[in-house]
Amino acid sequence: MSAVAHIKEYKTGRFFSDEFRGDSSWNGFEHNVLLRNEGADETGTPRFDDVAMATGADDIRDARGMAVADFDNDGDLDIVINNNPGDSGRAEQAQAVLLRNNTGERRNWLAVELRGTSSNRDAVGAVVTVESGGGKQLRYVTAGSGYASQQSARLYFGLGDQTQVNSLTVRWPGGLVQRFENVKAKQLAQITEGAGLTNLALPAKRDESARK
Ligand SMILES: [Ca+2]
Ligand SMILES: [Ca+2]
Repeated sequence: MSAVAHIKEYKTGRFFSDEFRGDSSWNGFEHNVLLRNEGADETGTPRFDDVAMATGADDIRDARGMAVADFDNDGDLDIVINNNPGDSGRAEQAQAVLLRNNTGERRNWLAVELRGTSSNRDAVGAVVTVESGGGKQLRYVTAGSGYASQQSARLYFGLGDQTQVNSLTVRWPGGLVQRFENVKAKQLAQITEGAGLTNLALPAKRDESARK
């Protein structure tokens, strides 16, 4: 049962009564949350803060799937959320929401795109590890990464102040391991299985330099 479809009963409180709800479950108008990783506290326990309201991500539409990708090709990850009209029958309430990241690209980052040859072409199942002065990070190329959603197959690594990664290792689904050294930040590293690495600017960045 959707609160959106029964807004009158929702506002009076009758929506929550057994008499109205019967055997149905209910949902709707819960605020989305966006958790920021604040790192570990003094005991080593990871801490997260809900920054949804501060960033404008606390939408009350009836969200379902969520996927992360660099939709504007500027080097940081943006978020798309799909919504459910429930039994309201009002499709306009179910438009997708795009949360555009307007800060991430100011720091350093590296995008990695894999093309399988003997492994599957999209390199699903590949693992990429990068090591920089800021530490070690690992990402998987996945398929079916969330409910009703699919993340970008291009992998992104946030590098903070680091201007390069010292090493980048790809473990392909077929078992081949390739290692590259001193890969510059703020680039798209395209890697073909069994071949080399090509450094490219992202399309948005290419357009930017063309305007200068
Ligand atoms: Ca972006
Ligand atoms: Ca951005």
